[in-house]
Amino acid sequence: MHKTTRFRELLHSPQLEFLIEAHNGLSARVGEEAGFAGLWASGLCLAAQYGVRDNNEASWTQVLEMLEFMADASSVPILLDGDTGYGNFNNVRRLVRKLEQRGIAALCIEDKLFPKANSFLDGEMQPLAEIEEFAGKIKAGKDAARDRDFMLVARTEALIAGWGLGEALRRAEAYVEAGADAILIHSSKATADEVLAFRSEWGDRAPVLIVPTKYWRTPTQVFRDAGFSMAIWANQVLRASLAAMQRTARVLAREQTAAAVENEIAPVSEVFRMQGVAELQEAETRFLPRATRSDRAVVLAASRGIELGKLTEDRPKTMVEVDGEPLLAHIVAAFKSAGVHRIHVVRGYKKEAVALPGLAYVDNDRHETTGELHSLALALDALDSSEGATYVCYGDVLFRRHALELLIGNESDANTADITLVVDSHWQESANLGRAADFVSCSASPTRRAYAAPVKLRRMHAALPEEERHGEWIGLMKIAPRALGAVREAVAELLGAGRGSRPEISELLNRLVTAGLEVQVAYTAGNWLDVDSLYDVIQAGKFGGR
Ligand code: SPV
Ligand code: MG
Repeated sequence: MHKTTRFRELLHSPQLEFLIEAHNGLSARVGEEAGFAGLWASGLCLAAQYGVRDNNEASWTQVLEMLEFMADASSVPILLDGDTGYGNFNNVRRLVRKLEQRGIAALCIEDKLFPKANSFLDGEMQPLAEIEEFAGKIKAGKDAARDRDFMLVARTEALIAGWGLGEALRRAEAYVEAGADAILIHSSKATADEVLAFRSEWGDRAPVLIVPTKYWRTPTQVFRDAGFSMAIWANQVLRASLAAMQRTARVLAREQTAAAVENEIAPVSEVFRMQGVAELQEAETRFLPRATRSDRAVVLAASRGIELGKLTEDRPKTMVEVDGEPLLAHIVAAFKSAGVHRIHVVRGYKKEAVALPGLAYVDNDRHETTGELHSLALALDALDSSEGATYVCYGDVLFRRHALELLIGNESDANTADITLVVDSHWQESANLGRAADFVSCSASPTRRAYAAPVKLRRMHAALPEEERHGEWIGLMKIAPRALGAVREAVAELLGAGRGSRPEISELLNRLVTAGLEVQVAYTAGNWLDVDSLYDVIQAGKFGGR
C-alpha cells in the first residue's frame, strides 16, 4: 500500500492513532521499530538536530534532504511539519511536488507568517496569516498533489495566538472548505481544556490532530473519548537523545575513560543493526565476487631479486617499496579486498625483513640452492586441509583487484577448473620484454574466447615461439580444493626427479596438463606488473589503484 493511502487510512481510522517525532533516518527507524504507524517530521526537531533555531533557519531544501533519508529508513508514512509552507501558495505547490517525489505521505502547514517561530516561544505575540491567504495555500497544495491520497493537514494557531475558540473554529471551517483533509488544533496550555472545547464544538467535519506537549498530564483516554484522530508525540525522542548525549559527554569529559559510560550506551553492534549492515552483507554475497572464508593465498617471496641491486641488499624484492609501501603490502591488500584473508608468505632471503603483521610465514632456508617450486612445496605442506581454494602468486607481481576477481568469480561462473591461470593477452605491450616471461599457448586465442568453451592451457614456456603465444601468465593462479592433492604429488615428483636442477612452476603446469588436469585460462588485458628491474619499480609507482 502507498504511504499516502496508509496515512489517509490512519486519519480516518475510528481509534486514536499516534505519530512519533523523527528528525533523521536513525530516529525514523527508531520510531517505526517501536511500533508507531506513522512519523511526524517535526520542524522543531529537524532544526534542533541541525543545531539551528525553529525559525526557518534551515532552508526547506535542507529539510527535504533529511526527509529523503527518513523516508528511505522507514516504511511507515511521514507527515511533514511544513511550518507555513516556506513562502506563499506557489512555494506550497512546489513543496508538495517535491514531497511526493521523495515519498512523504502528507503535509501539515500552519497559519502563521514566514519566517515562523516555535509556538511555545511567545506564541501569543505571533501574527496569524490572513484566512483567505492561508486558504489559498491549502487550495494550491491540494491542487499540486498528483496522488489523490496525499493528505494536507491545516494547523491553526488561533488558540496559541490568543484569538479564542471562535476564531479557531472559523479558521478550521475555512481551511476544510479550501480542501484541507484534517485540522491540527494546537495549544500551549498545560491542560487540554482548549483542544477539548474545540473538539466538541467542531464535531465530525474533519479529523482533528493534537500535539500534547504542554498538556502531557492529560490521560490519553481523555483524547480517545473526545474522538481525536491522532495524537502527536512531537519532540520526546529528540529530548531523550539530547539528555543522553549531554550526560554521556559530561561523564566522558570528567572521567576520561569510556568505562564510565560503556554500560549506559548502545553497543556498536546495535548501531550496525539500525544501519541495516546485515542486509548489505547478504547483498555482498549475491553481487560481489568474494572468496569464501576458507580460501587462502600463497605468496612466493623467497628470492632476493638481484637485478634490483642496492635496493635488495637488505631486503628481498617483495619488501621493496612501491608507492610508499612494500610490494608485499600491495599484494596483501589486493587479496584482502577480494576477501582472501589467510595469507601464507614463503620467505628466504633476508627473511627477518619480511615481517608484515597478520600473515603466516613459511621459511625456505635453502632459498639460495632451491627454486620457486621448492618454496611452493613448503607452502603447500603448511596449508591445512580446509576446503578452500588456494591462490598462488609471486611476491614481485603487482596486480589489480580485477585480475584476482577473474579467479574468484561467483556462483554462476564456470570458473570451476582444477587450476585457473590469469593470462595477459597484451603481452606484446609489456615494456620490458627482455625479462623472463611465462608465455602460454592455449586452446583459443583471446579474441575468440567469447565464442569458445572455457579456454584451456596447452603449454607454458619462456621460449615459446611467437606464433604460438596467446599471452603471458601474470604469475597468479587458483588451485581448486579437489586438485590440491594432485598438485602436491606433481610438485614432489618434480623435486625428486630434478635433483640439482631448479624446476619452475611452468614445468609443474605442463606436467599437470599432460596428466589430464583441467588447467583453465582467464584472459586479462594488462592490470598487472612484474617487478623485475629498477625500471619496473619506477613503473610500479605509477601503477596506481588496486
Ligand atoms: C514541531 O514539532 O515542530 C511542532 C510542534 O510544530 S510544536 O513544537 O509544539 O509547535
Ligand atoms: Mg513545528
